[in-house]
Amino acid sequence: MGRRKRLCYGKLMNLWRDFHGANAGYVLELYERYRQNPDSVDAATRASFARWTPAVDGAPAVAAPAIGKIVGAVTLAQAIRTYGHLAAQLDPLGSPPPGDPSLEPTTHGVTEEDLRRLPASLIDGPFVERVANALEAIQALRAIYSSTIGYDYGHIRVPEEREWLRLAAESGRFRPPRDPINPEALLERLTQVEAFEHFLHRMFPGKIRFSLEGLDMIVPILDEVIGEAAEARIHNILIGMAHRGRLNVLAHVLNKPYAQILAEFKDLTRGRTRLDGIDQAAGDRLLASWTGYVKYHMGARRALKGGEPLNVVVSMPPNPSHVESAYPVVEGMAYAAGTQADKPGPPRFDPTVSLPIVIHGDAAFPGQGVVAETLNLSRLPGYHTGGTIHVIANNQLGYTTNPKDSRSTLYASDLAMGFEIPIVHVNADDPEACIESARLAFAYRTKFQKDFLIDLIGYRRYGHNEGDEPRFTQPLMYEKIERHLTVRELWATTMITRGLIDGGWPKKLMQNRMQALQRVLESLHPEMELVETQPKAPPPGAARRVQTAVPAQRLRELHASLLRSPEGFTLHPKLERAMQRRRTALANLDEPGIDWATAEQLAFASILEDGIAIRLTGQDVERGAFGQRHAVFHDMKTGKVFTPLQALPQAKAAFAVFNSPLTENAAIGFEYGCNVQEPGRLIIWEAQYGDFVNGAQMMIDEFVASARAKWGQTPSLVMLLPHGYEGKGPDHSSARLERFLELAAETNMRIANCTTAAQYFHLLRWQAALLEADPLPLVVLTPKSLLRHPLARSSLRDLAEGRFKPVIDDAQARQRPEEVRRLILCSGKVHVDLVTSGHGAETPAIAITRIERLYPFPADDLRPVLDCYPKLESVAWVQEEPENMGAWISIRPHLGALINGRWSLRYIGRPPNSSPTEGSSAWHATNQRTLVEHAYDLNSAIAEDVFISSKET
Ligand SMILES: Cc1ncc(C[n+]2csc(CCOP(=O)(O)OP(=O)(O)O)c2C)c(N)n1
Repeated sequence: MGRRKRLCYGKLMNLWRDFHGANAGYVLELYERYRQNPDSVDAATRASFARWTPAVDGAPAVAAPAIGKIVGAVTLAQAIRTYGHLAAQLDPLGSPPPGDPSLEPTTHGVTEEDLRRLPASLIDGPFVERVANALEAIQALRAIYSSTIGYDYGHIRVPEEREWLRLAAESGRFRPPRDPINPEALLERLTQVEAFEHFLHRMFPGKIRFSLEGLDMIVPILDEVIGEAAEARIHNILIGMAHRGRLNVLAHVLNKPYAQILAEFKDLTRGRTRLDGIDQAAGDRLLASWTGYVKYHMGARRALKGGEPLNVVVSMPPNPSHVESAYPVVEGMAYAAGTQADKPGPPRFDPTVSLPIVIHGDAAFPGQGVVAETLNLSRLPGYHTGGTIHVIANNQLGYTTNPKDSRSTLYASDLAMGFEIPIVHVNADDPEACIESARLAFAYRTKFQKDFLIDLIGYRRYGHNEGDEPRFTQPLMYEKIERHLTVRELWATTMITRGLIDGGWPKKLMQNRMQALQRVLESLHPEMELVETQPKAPPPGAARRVQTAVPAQRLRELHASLLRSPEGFTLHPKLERAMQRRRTALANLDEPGIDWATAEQLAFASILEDGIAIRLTGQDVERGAFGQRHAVFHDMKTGKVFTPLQALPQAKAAFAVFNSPLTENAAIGFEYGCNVQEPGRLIIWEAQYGDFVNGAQMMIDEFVASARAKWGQTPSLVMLLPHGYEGKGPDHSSARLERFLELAAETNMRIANCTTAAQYFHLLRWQAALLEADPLPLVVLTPKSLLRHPLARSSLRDLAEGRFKPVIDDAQARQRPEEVRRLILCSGKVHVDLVTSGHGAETPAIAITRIERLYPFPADDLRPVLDCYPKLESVAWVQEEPENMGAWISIRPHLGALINGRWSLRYIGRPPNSSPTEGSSAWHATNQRTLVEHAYDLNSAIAEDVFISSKET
């Protein structure tokens, strides 16, 4: 055994003698790790082991007792840094912290006396110079980690970040008095916040406002973050929050005038009712569709103007009652605000331009899945916003539910740990600690461009809303709350104790604020103060006037550019062959060589050439779920990627394409946010299969469909939803068209189910052209088998000369209109099933017309079709979906009105069912065949108990 080895062995033996039980094992392991690789233990432990003078052979092991104490001191310090928050005084209502045995010296085999004898330098840290020994160092650590702030960052896996957070906490560089605050200004601010709630409580007793009281420090925290952001020249600050304290934040952070808020509380009618508008001309349709919304969910925007800093816009978008649903929307807004898309190529995101701040509820944060979904977006390309500052408005209750019944974790914030987000838990009654948290959050975000979370722990002074009695369910808690001083009162007392103000001043301030509010109320003109943001009606005929055709020469040039790849780029051989085939797709003006994906590429390319940026996201959209798109090529030899639409020489705006995570709800929320923030960009979300959109039903109901009527927003999000019955079973067949049609009213969206590549081309271009003039969300049921079907292909002339046709009549039947007895109306892929069935030639009495736009219902385009067949006897609606699904239920009254009793109207399709379709492909094929046969059977009088139902209405 060499000398070095023996020395180590001697050390280990000494260590072993000095420790007992589990500790001994731990220290031995630690020491062994240090011996193998000194860098594998943290700096403080390394320093301790390095300082220890080992016993040499034959000499007494003098250092042996010391090393045990040294290691004990070091591991105690480590435990305080990691678990100190478990002993922090975080609850303003005084509930005891859970604590942890690792925070006790005895757990580490040391006593206070031992610690006093050890040097302070053992416990590494910026405070060490100010303390005399290890005991004082440990006390200093406790004062930092177990005070009214609990720093919770042990889960961060990046050592540099952990070290930065440790130094930030231990140096106190963000904490008053080292980083001072203005105590008078803080008192005034807290007085404003509290007076606002008192005044509303007094003047509008029982009216719902979701008081902030108990978490008043949210406003100064926002002040601090916004102030820092403005100094850092962040232009756009987006705040997302639910109901709690929203009015207070709107008043004091967004500067929504008191007069407007008070006028909303008075809730005077606006002079006319909703029903007044209903019979008016189409141009007045917006009035009829306007419902407005409750005051505590409305949004606002504020520009900080004058002097320095300039051009900061703080916005709070409206949110629905569905808690947390605004979170992904705010992220999308922040992303879009920070993205430059007016240059060709990929868009450029600058994290220093925008800042999302999201305020969550303590029950909602762990409970709502959309939170986890959105957190998962936070570091992904195409979604990363440069870091969000989260605040959990933790009032320790969710409506009437206690934390033990609403989450499986200790803290409300624990979900964020999995996303490696640093957390501070902070007592909402300690203003200085709250301000420090805000500063730390902003500084971390600036440094690392990642999320930070403040778990602001307070209480709720009243019930869930002001009409609720909280003592029914939390009698003991509310006994405490009743006696508990407000944070304003506590801060005023601190200032008086510090000799900063005299005793009468806080009361005077409060009186002043209450009087100011009283004056506003008395001088109110509610008719003038009620400001509503109804969108303007689109210019009449805007949608009809749009030209979507693109000259053939221009399309050929775009096509040629799209087929170019960088020198030496090696495509997959199959793709190489597909590209070769594509080369000839536009060769002939009239040959239908353009498939769905080519039409889409040409639409995108021409839109980019028109100067409109495009963002396309969804699961696997880069390749396309059906292998049809290939928006991004991968070099077979180098793995490098190439995106033709980003290299398009003709482009004047950016093209973005991102595979999204396996998420629907947050993903659509995010795209919705991008869309409303930057309405001039074409934002497209594609579902992998159309039915998966139901994972985002909340976003569809609350934002896409109704935001216009509720909040005056004018979204124009495009959703591509693969749809069609192809024997794949109950899932993967239906995009749940019926749900969109049910939500469609008063021209709130466009819904199309088109059957040719050219129709899709014109539809995309139409949407892009209307982004400014007549924005509406667009739902497109896209095909699967039709992606490559010859009948869905179009010719160059179709793109170069045509336009989107809401209705496509039967061209052959038009040649012989007198022969037609039955007019079949249908939409989407079933048209191809009908016309390829072979029955057509035998049944010249049948004409088949496609309705390509289902909403707004194209009555004006369909009327001439119905009128052109002089011997018509019946009209049949044919669909693949069961009777209670698909378009039938919504379209039936429109068809009835057009037919007006002239002919019978027959339904041919599957009978009502709870599941969209059959589970077996053979069964599907049989039903599909039967369906087609019945459609062509002029004499069919089908009983209702067969698989396909055909009945007259
Ligand atoms: C998705 C959804 N589910 C249920 C509700 C009904 N609801 C409104 S607030 C609330 C409790 C929220 O608790 P918390 O997140 O702690 O916020 P707080 O109201 O306490 O501020 C509930 C259950 C809702 N608004 N949204």
